[in-house]
Amino acid sequence: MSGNELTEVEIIKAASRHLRGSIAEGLVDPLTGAISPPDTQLSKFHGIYQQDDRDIRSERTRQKLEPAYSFMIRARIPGGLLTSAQWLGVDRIATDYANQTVRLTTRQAIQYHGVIKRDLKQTVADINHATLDTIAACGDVNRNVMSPPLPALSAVHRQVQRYAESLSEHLMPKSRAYHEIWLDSKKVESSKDEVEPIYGDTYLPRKFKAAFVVPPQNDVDVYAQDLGFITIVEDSVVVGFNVSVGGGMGMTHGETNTYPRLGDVLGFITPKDILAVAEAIVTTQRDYGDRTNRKHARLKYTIDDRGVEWFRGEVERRSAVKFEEARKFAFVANGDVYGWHRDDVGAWHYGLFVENGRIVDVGERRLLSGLRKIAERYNTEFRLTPNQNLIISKVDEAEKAGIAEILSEFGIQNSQRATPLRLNSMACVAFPTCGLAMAESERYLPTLIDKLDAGLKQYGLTDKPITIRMTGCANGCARPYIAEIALVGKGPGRYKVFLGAGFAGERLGAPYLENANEAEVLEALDPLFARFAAERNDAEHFGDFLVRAGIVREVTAGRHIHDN
Ligand code: SRM
Ligand code: SF4
Repeated sequence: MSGNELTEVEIIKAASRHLRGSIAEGLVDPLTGAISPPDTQLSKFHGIYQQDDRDIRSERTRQKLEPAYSFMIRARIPGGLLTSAQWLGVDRIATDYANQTVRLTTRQAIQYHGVIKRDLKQTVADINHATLDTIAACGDVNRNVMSPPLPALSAVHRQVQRYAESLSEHLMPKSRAYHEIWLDSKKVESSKDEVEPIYGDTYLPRKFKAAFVVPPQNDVDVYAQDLGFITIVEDSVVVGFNVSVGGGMGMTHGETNTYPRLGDVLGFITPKDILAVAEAIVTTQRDYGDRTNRKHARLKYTIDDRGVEWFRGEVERRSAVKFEEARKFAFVANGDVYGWHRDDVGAWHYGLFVENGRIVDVGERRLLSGLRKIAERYNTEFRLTPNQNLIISKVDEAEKAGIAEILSEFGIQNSQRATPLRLNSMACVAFPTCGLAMAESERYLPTLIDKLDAGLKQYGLTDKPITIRMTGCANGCARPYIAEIALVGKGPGRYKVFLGAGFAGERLGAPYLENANEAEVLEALDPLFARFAAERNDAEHFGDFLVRAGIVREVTAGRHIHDN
């Protein structure tokens, strides 16, 4: 499948002196708004992506100008937990340096878009002054660790958040490059003296993602993760975790040896073994992952190529932990919970729907300003969710009315006004910033939902929650392959449609339409909504119905998703 030559990125990493490259020098080169190609690879490990405005790319080329370069910066926020003070920092940076928006991501983090090279170093420094950072938010390392932010925070969720933070810390690169380049820390004498105890000098073959989840909600989409910890609670106590491995969404259109895959459960471990097992999984992937083909380099392919049994054995040997038989649990949904909820210690939490994660002031709906006012006035927490939403958390009884008033004063749409289809929707960023986008996503899904909702209404299905996700290409940043309706961009206005995934993210969807435009999508879904309305069983979900009715086949393994 792959040749023997290392990929270019491997060569860049090896020569980078632990992720330094020539980033510092490139930042002060006034002749271009860009940094060098090798540095664009290395800057990802520092949470920074070079991009250009795709809306004006061809016009710039016509005018013989270099592309309108700017940078996307992604913060690392384990479990998406922010204080009010941190939120104010996040907000100020968006206003000072980025495009006046904060983008909540599908991994409980935030992104800034449109930061120009001249401001890049100061922006990263300011993010750090706001007591956040961007280390390992991207790159071939462990990314932001997810943890369930359920509004009804229980002692269990608080405990799991601490596990997520310690895993994030444990898997952080140890190189001082970030501090030297962005924060003017003293340079280490020689990067040769630096050791990356877990990653080694060339880090991982590819990105790596980990998440904790607390059933019955599968809000983090644990099966889409390279590594998942499924919390097992007995008598209100966390007794341990079922460990799942080898999930991932990315694939390439037309290349059937690439595919989305759901994780396999290796077995059960107790909390004391989290770090040892995680490290063994990471180092196994470090040593056996494919470094000759980046499209075949994720853990999911290492596991499919060598087998789950081999992988479990290798992890047990490296960690000296023996997996017990997996414990029983059940998931019910992979979406978020909206509105006010009270937790076990009496605090209130407001789950706020943020369409496609974009925090911005538009017309009378001034989300950015409203959240700023809440953060200025109240000492609450802001919890980012894995579905691009936000929870205003830890609100006292006495503060609740004041917060509700601000939400109303700033015209912030609440969950009551959005239909269940919209509340269960996600779209990736795509145009104009994403360099890989083939079709619109964030800018288009809201209008498509208007049209689909009209169809659902006709069949009396408006109250039925259905998950729908859109991405601008097959990389799967909004985890589309585990949405009941998925639209995956193929070209301008054209989408590959997948149907029949599980409502709790437990089953992949099957390809249904190859290259459909809007009219074809609406035309194809209409009769399916009609049949769903007429033939569904009580409480049956749309995806389950499509499989039971034989409209799509059940996809039992990612590698079979392209089968006919
Ligand atoms: Fe992603 C690349 C945005 C979550 C799979 N992703 C990108 C880049 C950086 C494009 C690039 O490489 O130039 C996108 C930047 C767009 C922009 O303009 O901001 C991008 N990914 C996002 C975000 C912002 C989507 C969103 O709308 O929220 C998410 C940021 C998460 C975070 O905070 O870390 C995001 N990306 C995901 C997820 C979902 C997840 O992690 O749960 C996936 C699927 C899961 C997985 O990794 O398998 C995902 N992104 C990819 C891939 C395909 C990886 C693969 O194995 O094939 C790429 C392309 C690549 O790595 O080559 C990619
Ligand atoms: Fe970009 Fe594709 Fe990810 Fe969407 S799915 S953000 S288009 S890489």
